Amino acid sequence: GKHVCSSSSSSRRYHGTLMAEEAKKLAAYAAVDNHIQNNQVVGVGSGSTIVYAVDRLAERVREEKLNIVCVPTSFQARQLILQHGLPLSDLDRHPELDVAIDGADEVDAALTLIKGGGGCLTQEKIVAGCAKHFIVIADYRKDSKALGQQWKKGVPVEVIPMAYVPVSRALARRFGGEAVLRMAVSKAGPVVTDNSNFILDWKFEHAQNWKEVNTAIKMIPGVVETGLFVGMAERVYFGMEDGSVKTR
Ligand code: ABF
Repeated sequence: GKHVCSSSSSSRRYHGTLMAEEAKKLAAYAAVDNHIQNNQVVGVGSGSTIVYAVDRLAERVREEKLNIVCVPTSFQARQLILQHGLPLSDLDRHPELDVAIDGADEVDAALTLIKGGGGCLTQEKIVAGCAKHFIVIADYRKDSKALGQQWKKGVPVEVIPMAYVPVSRALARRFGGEAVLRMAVSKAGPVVTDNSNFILDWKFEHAQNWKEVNTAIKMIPGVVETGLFVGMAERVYFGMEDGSVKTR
C-alpha cells in the first residue's frame, strides 16, 4: 500500500532503562527546543520519532505564539502538520528552509545516515538539502560506529518500478551483497512510495566509501535516490537509555 513512512515499537520504562519510545521523545523535544525559533521555515521529516517533534513544535507554537511554516517530507508529515494545525507550505513557496528535522535508521561516527527504513527517503533528502541546518533525532538503537552495525536491513534505494530487476542486479554486481525488492506487510505486492516508486533494500557485505557508493548508485539508470545521507546531517540527538540526551 501507499504512504508507508512509519515504524513502531513499544514504549515503557523497564527496570530503570528507557524504552525506545521514551528515548525518541527525549531526542525530539531536545532538538525542537534547541533549534526552532520564531519566524522559521521548518522541514518536517517522517517516521515515528518525528511525531514527537511535531507534538513539541505544536506545543511551542501554542504557548510561545511562534510564527513558523512547515514543509513536509512525505504524505505522513503533511498529515501530521495538518492534524496539529500548523501552517503547511512547500518548496515552491519556501525553497529555502531554516532547519529540517528528521529521523534516521542508523547514524555512524561521521554522521552518515541510513534512511528510508520507513519508506521515505527521496523527499526527505530533497528537503534536507534545502535546509540551512539538518538535525537528526533518534533513539539509542540508531547510534553506531559504522553503518550496518545497527540497521541490518541494508540501504534503501528508491527505484523506478520497471527498473527494479536491472538495478538490483547492478547493485549486487558492482558493490557486492544483494538487493531485494521491499514487499508490503501483506506480501500482496511491493511497497509503493509517496512518489509511486519501489524500494530495493541493498544488503551490503562490508563497509564502503559511502560518499563514493552513494554517487555511484545514483548513476545507475532507474535509481531515483538512495537512503545514504552523506555530509548532510549537522547534528544528531540521541535519546539514551538512562534518560539523557547525547548529541553528535
Ligand atoms: C523515515 O523514517 C525514514 O527515512 C527513516 O527510515 C525513518 C525513521 O523512522 P523512525 O523514527 O520511526 O525510526 O524518516
